[in-house]
Amino acid sequence: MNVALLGIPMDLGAGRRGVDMGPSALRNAHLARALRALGHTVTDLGDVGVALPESVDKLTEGGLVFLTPIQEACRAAAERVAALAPDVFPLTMGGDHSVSMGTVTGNALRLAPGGGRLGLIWVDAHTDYNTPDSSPSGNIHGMPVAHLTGRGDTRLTGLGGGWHMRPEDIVMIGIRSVDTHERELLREAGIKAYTMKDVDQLGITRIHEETLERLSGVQGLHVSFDADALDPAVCPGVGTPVPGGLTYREGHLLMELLSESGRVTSMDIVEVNPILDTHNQTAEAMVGMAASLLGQRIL
Ligand code: NNH
Ligand code: MN
Ligand code: MN
Ligand code: MN
Repeated sequence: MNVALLGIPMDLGAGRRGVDMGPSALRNAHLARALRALGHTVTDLGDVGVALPESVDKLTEGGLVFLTPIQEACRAAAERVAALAPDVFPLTMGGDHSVSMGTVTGNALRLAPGGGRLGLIWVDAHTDYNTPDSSPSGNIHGMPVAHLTGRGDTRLTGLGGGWHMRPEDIVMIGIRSVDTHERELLREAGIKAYTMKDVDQLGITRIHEETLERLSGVQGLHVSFDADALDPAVCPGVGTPVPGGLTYREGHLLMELLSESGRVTSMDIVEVNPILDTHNQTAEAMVGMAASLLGQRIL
């Protein structure tokens, strides 16, 4: 496969600094080499330009922290991804999770003019379904899924022209932290979310089967993998660690099964924060996840 790496070194959507160094940490953990070893052709497209927080004068607009520079970076990411050939597998590297508003939009636009029917597997401790009104923090990395479905500030819901995600084409896995009002919004929207309780009770195999069954009608499938979905013992280098996450094997098993399905067409790795990490352990773990999704097998 032709894999294109694209970094979006942005920490403007998170409550703390450091995830802007995520793409460097992943490159340092030999992401390209790991994928080439699997037989893929890997092209590193470099990074999308992102404004420095120190050079932005208007910090908060309508309750949204760093709205303008985040909108600009997401638009640039969407354009870069949308321009890639249909047979290329974009592996986009955050950055905080707000980058996915751009990458998911770009991947939908790649499917059809005006945006096709993309399925979204959101692997995360959090549901990221806050709107500007429901958000307790104003941090946009807690809001990307809501905006992708067309809820929230028009400057972020408009990234794909008129295109939006269908809530029924979204499945979340690894969930264990949801804000009060966010929970109501999520229920209203009818988005399927597998909590850690579901992971414990059903297991990854059953969740994988149900997920692909639910997403059987989509044209492409995007995996958006937030490093905080994995347990903090596996990925300590994240801004908002939550105990009780996916084990190393649960993460790999999910990626291995998705890989075997042959249906995944793009991936994000987000929220890797080298400042909070030990010896780049989090980036190394996420390189492992990408390798499993892209065909690495034990035997
Ligand atoms: N739910 C919180 C918020 O909206 C935290 C979100 N943090 C994340 N999401 N890391 O994945 O501010
Ligand atoms: Mn997230
Ligand atoms: Mn998260
Ligand atoms: Mn478990």
